[in-house]
Amino acid sequence: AERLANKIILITGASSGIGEATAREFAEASNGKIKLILTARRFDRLTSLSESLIKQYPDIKIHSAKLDVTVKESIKPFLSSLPHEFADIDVLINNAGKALGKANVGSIEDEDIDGMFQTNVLGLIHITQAVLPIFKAKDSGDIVNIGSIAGRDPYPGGAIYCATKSAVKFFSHSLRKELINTKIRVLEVDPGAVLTEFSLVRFKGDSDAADAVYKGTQPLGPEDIAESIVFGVSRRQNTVIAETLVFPQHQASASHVYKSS
Ligand code: NDP
Ligand code: 8X3
Repeated sequence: AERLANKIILITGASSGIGEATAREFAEASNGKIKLILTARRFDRLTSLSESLIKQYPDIKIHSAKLDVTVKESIKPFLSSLPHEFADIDVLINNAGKALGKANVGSIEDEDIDGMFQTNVLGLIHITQAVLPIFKAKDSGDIVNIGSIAGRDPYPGGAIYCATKSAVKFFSHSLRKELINTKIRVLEVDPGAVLTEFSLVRFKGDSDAADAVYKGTQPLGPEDIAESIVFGVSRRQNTVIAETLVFPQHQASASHVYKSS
């Protein structure tokens, strides 16, 4: 808890799933001695998350803001309009992301291609570019990028999503090399199957299709990934948990999944 005390943590995509669980895990691990900047497009969700955290941890400081990572022009104004006590960010959690559809190349909707690249790749890059000067000015800070098993093990029907997540991987690797002479850490966390709104978003609200992904398996919960993220951030300064691949018990690659029924 001491290592996290009073840190300012910016989370993208905090309205659901892994991002929301990460906000909760940081609050718990620091016993509320932390400052969270919660961002996503669905502001009402951030408000309820913030209220529930404040109820549990009266000392916690939370700033919620509507931020669509695909709107590049909004990122710098968002950062420069942060209340003074939240401005000096210590940790950036690049979590906002999605898969859209499972079509094969040739039949992929243009808007799905754009949506995945704009969110998972360009959004992540633009936020990182905008936050990095804050970290460089004090020669410290953590950038946690949420990749995926899909960025290591591509599968049919996932060409675009897998390409976006491998882009996250190589962006993270390059950045870690560029920052070699600084105390800024770059951490990549690559989840396997996690039960969140991910599949509901991928299948555009078709809950039968989403449920079928996990049928006969026991996926991770978002809190399992949140624990890995908070573990990495709370290591000693000289320790970089560079890459973490987290599967549920029944999974060994993107496609090698044991289903009991
Ligand atoms: P969810 O759909 O539950 O959460 C996704 C989050 O991203 C939401 O908070 C959503 O908020 C936010 N988001 C989506 N688009 C934007 C945008 N344009 N601007 C800002 N925020 C946005 O899914 P997960 O929690 O599972 O996904 C989190 C990350 O984990 C993603 O990067 C995903 O690729 C990755 N991942 C997930 C796995 C899984 O099996 N679930 C496995 C491997 C990786 P809002 O809609 O309110 O903007
Ligand atoms: C989400 C996991 O394997 O469905 O990143 O792409 S997978």
